[in-house]
Amino acid sequence: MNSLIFSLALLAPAQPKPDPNDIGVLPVSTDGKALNLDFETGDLKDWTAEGEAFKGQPIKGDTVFARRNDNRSRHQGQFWIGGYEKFGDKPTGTLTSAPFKVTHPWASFLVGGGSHTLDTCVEIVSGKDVIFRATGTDEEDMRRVSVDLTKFKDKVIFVRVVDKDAGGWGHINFDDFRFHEKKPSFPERPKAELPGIADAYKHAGLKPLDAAQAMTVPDGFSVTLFAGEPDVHQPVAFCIDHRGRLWVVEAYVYPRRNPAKGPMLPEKDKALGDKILIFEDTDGDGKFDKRTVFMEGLNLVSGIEVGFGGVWIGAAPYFLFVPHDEKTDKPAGEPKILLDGWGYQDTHETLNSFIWGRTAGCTGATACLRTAASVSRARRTISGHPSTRASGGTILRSTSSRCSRGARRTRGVWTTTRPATSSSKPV
Ligand SMILES: [Ca+2]
Ligand SMILES: [Ca+2]
Ligand SMILES: [Ca+2]
Repeated sequence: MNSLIFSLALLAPAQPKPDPNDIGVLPVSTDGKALNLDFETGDLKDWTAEGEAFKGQPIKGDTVFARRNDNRSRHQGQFWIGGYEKFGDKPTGTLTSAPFKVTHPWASFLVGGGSHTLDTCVEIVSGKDVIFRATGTDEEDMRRVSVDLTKFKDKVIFVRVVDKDAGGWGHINFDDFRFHEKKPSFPERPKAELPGIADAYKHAGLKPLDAAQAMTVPDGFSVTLFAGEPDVHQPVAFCIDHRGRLWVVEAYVYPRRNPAKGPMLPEKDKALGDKILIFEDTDGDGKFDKRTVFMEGLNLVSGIEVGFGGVWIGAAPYFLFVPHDEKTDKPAGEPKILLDGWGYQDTHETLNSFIWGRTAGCTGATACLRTAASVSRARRTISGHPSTRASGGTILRSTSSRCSRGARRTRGVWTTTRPATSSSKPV
């Protein structure tokens, strides 16, 4: 008999490990039945879909890992809402749950996908008010977020999954809304499994002067500190004007473009935007002694060059020109959009590294024109206005080659021809 029990024990399946997501309780409907807020019925029971974004949902299993091995769905149970999995980013719509009463002080749910604050998000709504909102982090991987509902005990709420974005990361992933008696604590979600090893920098954390002294340079060269923190923060691009002054872009918006339309942030947010500063060494000792804020409130600046009466700025989707008042070192007018169409969804490929060339005017490096629509828009601008842009006739040309990751993307070197001027130097 003992040997029989032993054999049965060997045959019994191993107990599955408890799912760290499988905690709390599902909300219940007015007739006391658990609502399908985890999609484990395999359909959209207890949900109302509008638009096209949630057609064919829910998704069964981790289809993310099957198509790209650097992300996972990290869903609960078998089923989840994977906004990209059926029809990609293009469709839009909402998915709204049946209303239910807040029976516990805390809730949590899983969210992933796009990070567009208002356009790819999960909202908890009470009456007409959104009382909580969460987005993804531009990863398919869902993470669990907790929600303090103590103020809403016994109120009726519902969940709304929102997809109003048809562009890059224009989708939202969602699963498993649950209630909890106490503030839930979750094991930290594993990071997306990217290959490679953590960066290690030998001199990380040195103060600016110490960093300069620690640098190794070829014989005959030396390094001195011209400007460093706290006088300059988060520099992303710089150039030197004809007076030897250093123009620096401080990037605060990067890596996600502020959703404000146009090149500038709204007035109330201007202090949060990108800045352009001028550092000047008036006494020639190799260190700056005059710092001027040329302008602030720019949106996602990644490239700068100075000359021909103003400042040439890359701030995807725009290539801008800002006239420069030499007396005040302030803009002499609003930014002019010379070109648009550069993608900003993939912000390590925005327009950058401007330099005045001997024959080709201002040249900039690799930048992605993200969609077919934006490519054609940029090309129309180029061909439609060959010689009437800013500063005495600037011609903008683009040489393109296919991006490796998609036939609809185009990138390459682009140039402006040198504006007509009597001077041979950019001034
Ligand atoms: Ca589920
Ligand atoms: Ca979408
Ligand atoms: Ca000085």
